[in-house]
Amino acid sequence: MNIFNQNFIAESNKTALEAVNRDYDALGAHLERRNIDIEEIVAKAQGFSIALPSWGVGTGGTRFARFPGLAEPRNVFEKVEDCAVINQLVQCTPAVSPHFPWDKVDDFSELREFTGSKGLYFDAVNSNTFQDQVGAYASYKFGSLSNTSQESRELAIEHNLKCIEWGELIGSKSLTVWVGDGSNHPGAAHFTRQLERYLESMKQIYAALPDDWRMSIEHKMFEPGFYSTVIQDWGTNILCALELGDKCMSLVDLGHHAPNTNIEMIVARLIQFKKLAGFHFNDSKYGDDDLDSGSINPYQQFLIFNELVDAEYRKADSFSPMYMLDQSHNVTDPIESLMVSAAEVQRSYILALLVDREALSGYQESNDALMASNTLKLAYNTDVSSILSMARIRSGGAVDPISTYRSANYKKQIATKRPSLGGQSSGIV
Ligand code: PSV
Ligand code: MN
Repeated sequence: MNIFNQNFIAESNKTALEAVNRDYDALGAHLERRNIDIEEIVAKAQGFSIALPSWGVGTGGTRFARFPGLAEPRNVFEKVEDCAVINQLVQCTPAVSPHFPWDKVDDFSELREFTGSKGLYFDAVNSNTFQDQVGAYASYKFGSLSNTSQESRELAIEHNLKCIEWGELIGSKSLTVWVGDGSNHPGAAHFTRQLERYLESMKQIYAALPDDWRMSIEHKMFEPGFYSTVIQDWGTNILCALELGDKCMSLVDLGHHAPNTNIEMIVARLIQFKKLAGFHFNDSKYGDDDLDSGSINPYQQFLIFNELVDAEYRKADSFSPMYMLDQSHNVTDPIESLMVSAAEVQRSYILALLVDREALSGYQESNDALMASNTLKLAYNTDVSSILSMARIRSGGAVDPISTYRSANYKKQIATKRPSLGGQSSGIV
């Protein structure tokens, strides 16, 4: 289903074009005074992409309740359909990151073809060993890759090997491993032996990685283990990645740190030691809130991109981070949240491109803290909305993705095709 054909988008863009052109010209003149060529920045914006999490297009939930929206996608094909709608309008989300077994199908070549026909491809595959599956021969109640039970560990290893196999069938090149392993009571887990078991299992998965694949480890300080988690922070993460080998790197999910953690500095360290796998973008106020990217702390997101652009410009060794959104949308239409979030991450990238790096470096050398900070602020306070709009227009997307999306009544149109599966239960995504 391709309800957003080019004519529809072009028609809907018409009324806004004049204003965008005027804002763009004014910004171009302003940037010229700062020795920045706006055309180069637009080209960078058009080259930017961030993957969508297949699970993000369904309504999320909390431990208390889930309030499903209209026309929820019921399987991976419908999730891909929704992802295609997002990409058509924002033109910077061409990849989908699947989660197995949630997205398991009988015929992966059919899925790959279908996804390709929507102009999308598959990015990193994620393995779910944090939930028991019906009929499974072992349980993850006390962990998966680090469980004291060999059976549970074997089941988790087998599942990850399957994820690689399925990933190959859909054209993926990367496996992301996040485990819910940890403990809820002091003393319940022997920290060292638990991590030894985890590494032992991970080595078996690493050994099965095809040559051109990468593996990402995701750390998280709490949940579902509320006393400890096996990969609690970037320190343990990078140690494990180093132990496993060059193909294994550390993934940063913004919500997986203690409040006020200096995440941009973690990013700088991971880049320096060639271990930055990429990101799960989201925002948070208190914990792993999985809120929309840039909705709470856009300056932090900008500072992260400041490190990324710095690494891009100085061509840092082994630097090719993967970008992905990982959010839970509890009260909004996930399609709308994902469109806004993708554009907000893209905005942070663009703003970081505007930092006068030579000046910044000079202020750092001369210890002029105030001017160094002001240099970042000058970039951050620039309104680059017209650059984002122009990038979308030139790539065939919508000037204003939300209004174009709303005017099409997409969810209403497909509601009968996608009847509710019922169930108001709580649910994690
Ligand atoms: C865990 O909270 C996490 O961030 C991991 O990336 C999982 O794969 C995803 O969320 C599942 O909801
Ligand atoms: Mn994540």
